[in-house]
Amino acid sequence: MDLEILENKARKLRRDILKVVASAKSSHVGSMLSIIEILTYLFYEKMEFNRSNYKNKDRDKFILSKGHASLALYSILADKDIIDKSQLETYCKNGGKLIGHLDHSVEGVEISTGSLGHGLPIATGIALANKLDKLNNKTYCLIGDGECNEGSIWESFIFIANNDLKNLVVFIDANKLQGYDFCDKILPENRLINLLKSLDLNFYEIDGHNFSDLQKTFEKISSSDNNKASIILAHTTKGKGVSFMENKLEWHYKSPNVEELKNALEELR
Ligand SMILES: Cc1ncc(C[n+]2csc(CCOP(=O)(O)OP(=O)(O)O)c2C)c(N)n1
Ligand SMILES: [Mg+2]
Repeated sequence: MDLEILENKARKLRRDILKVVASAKSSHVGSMLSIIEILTYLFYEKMEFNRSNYKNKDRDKFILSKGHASLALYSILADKDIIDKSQLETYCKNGGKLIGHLDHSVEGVEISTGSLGHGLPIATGIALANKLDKLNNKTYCLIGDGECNEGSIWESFIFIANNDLKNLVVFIDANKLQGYDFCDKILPENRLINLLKSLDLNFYEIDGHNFSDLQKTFEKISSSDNNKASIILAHTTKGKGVSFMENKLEWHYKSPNVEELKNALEELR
C-alpha cells in the first residue's frame, strides 16, 4: 500500500466533490466527506474494479446504502473513466443524468439507493447469491450510523448472522450525525455497538480516516478462520477535511458559497 498515493487520491476526490456540490448548490457534502478514506481504500487498493472488469459477474461488488452520498461514488467512477469526467458538471442539474441519490442507470453503479435501509438488504441478497454460485468475490456495503435506525438494517443483520456470509463486509460510517441531530441524541452509539457485538459476527472498530487501520483490519479479515461476515464500525468525522464543515449539522444540507468553496479548497491544497 502506497500511503502517499492514497492520501493524494483522497484529497483529489474531496476537491472534486466540493467543486461539484458548490456548482450544483446541492446537499449532503458532509456525508460525502466522511467516507472518502473508506471509498479510496476500497476502490484504489482493495477491490478489483476498473474499466475493463466492472461488468464481470464475478467482480467484487460495492453497495453504497447511504445513497445521498452518491457524488462520492460518481467522482470515483469519473476518476476511473467509467463515466465521462464532464458528466460530473451535470450533477443535480436540470436534464443531468447524475441525480442526488444513487442511480443504477449510471455505469458502474450496482443498485439505486437513497431511501435509507435498502442497500444492506440488497447487498445481503447479492452476497448470498454469489455464495450459492460459488463465486470467489466479495460484496462490500457501506451504511450510515443514522441509517442503522431503520428496521430493515436489523432484519438484514440477523439474516447475515444466520447465513455464514463470509463474502460480505459491512462498513458503518459512524460520523456521529444524521439529518437533524447528533445520533447520540436519538439512539446512542453504545447501544448500537452492543447490539452489533451480540450478533456474533466478526466485529471491528477502526478510525475510518486511517488507511493503516483499514489495511490491518482487512489482514485480520483474510486471516480469520471462520465463515462469518464482517462488520467494520468506522469512526469518522462528518465534513472531514474542511475545518469549518467538520462535525457541523448544517453541512448535511448546506452547500458552500463562492467564498466558502475557496476557503475549503485552500485547506485541501
Ligand atoms: C427512509 C428515509 N428516511 C429519511 C431520509 C432522509 N435522509 C436523508 S440522509 C438522512 C440522514 C442519514 O444519516 P446517516 O445514515 O447517519 O448518514 P450521514 O448523512 O451521516 O452520512 C436522512 C434522514 C431518507 N433518505 N430515507
Ligand atoms: Mg451519520
